[in-house]
Amino acid sequence: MSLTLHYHPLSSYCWKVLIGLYENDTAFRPALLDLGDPAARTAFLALWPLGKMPVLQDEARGETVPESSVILDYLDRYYPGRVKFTPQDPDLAWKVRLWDRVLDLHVHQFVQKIVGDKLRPEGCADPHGVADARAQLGKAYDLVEAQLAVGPWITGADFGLADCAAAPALYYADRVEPLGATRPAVAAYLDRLKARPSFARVLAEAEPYFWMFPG
Ligand SMILES: N[C@@H](CCC(=O)N[C@@H](CS)C(=O)NCC(=O)O)C(=O)O
Repeated sequence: MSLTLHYHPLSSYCWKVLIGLYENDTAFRPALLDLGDPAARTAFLALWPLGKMPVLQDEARGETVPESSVILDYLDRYYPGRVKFTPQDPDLAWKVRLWDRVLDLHVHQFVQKIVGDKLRPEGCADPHGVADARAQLGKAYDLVEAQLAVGPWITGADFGLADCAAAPALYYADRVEPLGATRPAVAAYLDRLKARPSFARVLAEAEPYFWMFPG
């Protein structure tokens, strides 16, 4: 088997890639990473010095690929399947890329801020930063709510890269800053994502680890 994914079952950015792999039944070796283990951390830093997972290793092509969106682009190009993560059509492609960025940078990043704050040492909390993150999340929720007037997926008829980004971002976002009653389209979209077999499988595999989630 050529592909190895370095990941953790609770890691939201790893979910994004797992969803893509499961969508296309792409064969890979899951390499569970415990960054709390000093030896595992040192080995992982040798692979990717920024120390962020997921990282995909492709033995057949001799490549190490970090960054969730780049990994999905790489799979699209070299290990294509029935779901094309970014469409060929240039006008659809830039929209998919835009929504992938919106979900990562304007939802996922603020979730990480809120969760990360709970993990800070005593006396180092950043209430101002967390309040700002919650406000930014509210703006992003409203934007996604408006975008979903098309549906059923974030850029329309086809499931793709931006939906892989949306599933973990909105799942954890809803846990730390509930979507509320004013975003019914986002809530229904999150339900559709949870019902999709690829994401349902990711959630089932994460279940034994949820006790570790601080949110
Ligand atoms: N931009 C990166 C973000 C990856 C990321 O933030 N990964 C988190 C887990 S969800 C991580 O590795 N955290 C470990 C750490 O910061 O020590 C991507 O899209 O892959």
